[in-house]
Amino acid sequence: MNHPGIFITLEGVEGAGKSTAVTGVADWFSQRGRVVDCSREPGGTPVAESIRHILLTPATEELAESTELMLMFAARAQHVASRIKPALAAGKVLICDRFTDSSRAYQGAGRGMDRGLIETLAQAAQHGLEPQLTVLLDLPVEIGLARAAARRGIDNHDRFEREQRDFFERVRAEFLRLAALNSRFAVIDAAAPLAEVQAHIQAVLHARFPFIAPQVGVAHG
Ligand code: T5A
Repeated sequence: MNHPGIFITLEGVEGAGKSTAVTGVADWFSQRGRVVDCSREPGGTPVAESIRHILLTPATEELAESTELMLMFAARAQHVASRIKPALAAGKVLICDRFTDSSRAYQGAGRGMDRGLIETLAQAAQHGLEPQLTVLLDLPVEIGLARAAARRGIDNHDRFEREQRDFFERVRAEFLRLAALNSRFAVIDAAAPLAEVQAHIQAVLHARFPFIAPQVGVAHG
């Protein structure tokens, strides 16, 4: 899909630092005069946020794995159509906390769902739209889960955070497998101190978008 915008996604296990990193990526582009739109998945539009609530809230009725998968892609189809594509068509930088690689990792590797089905649903939701850059924040699962627990409180787990450690090990391994196969990925050591992680991400942005120069008179990091 041709568009004048820039589409960047951030991926990783829970607590990898994606939400924190989104802000740094947004600042880098804003300081270079680009209009930035930050979003997240599942979610990003009113309908998709309603679906997010169903997906993340532990409820009395257990979600079937196929329901979970199709709800992820229903939310994504809405997000792509009503927010991501219009932003990219307007030349904005769309930065998304998680996208289809999370479905490949969580539903594909974590739940063991059919990879072919996931790619078929991706085609239906995205119509060929792919991120230009995917920043994979990689770190040992136990560090990520500890960070997420410290931030939210140990008894306040969403539906995914209730999974066992081996589920997240499969998720992490799948992200790394996808990154090894696809040059749109940049893998960052997210166990490093925050300042190092941010410096590494900025170096990736400089390398991938050398044509985007800082604006004269605008402070930049
Ligand atoms: N999901 C999602 C699927 O199963 N399939 C899909 O297709 C999609 C799109 C989303 C859930 O849905 C699943 C995956 C998820 O389980 P969510 O609430 O959005 O749920 O969960 P996460 O994306 O995992 O969000 P988290 O908040 O848990 O993790 P983040 O955003 O990676 O981490 P962040 O930035 O909030 O940082 C966590 C804490 O660590 C600190 C931060 O200050 C914060 O306190 N921190 C650091 N500390 C030390 N050193 C660093 N380098 C640090 N970086 C951050």
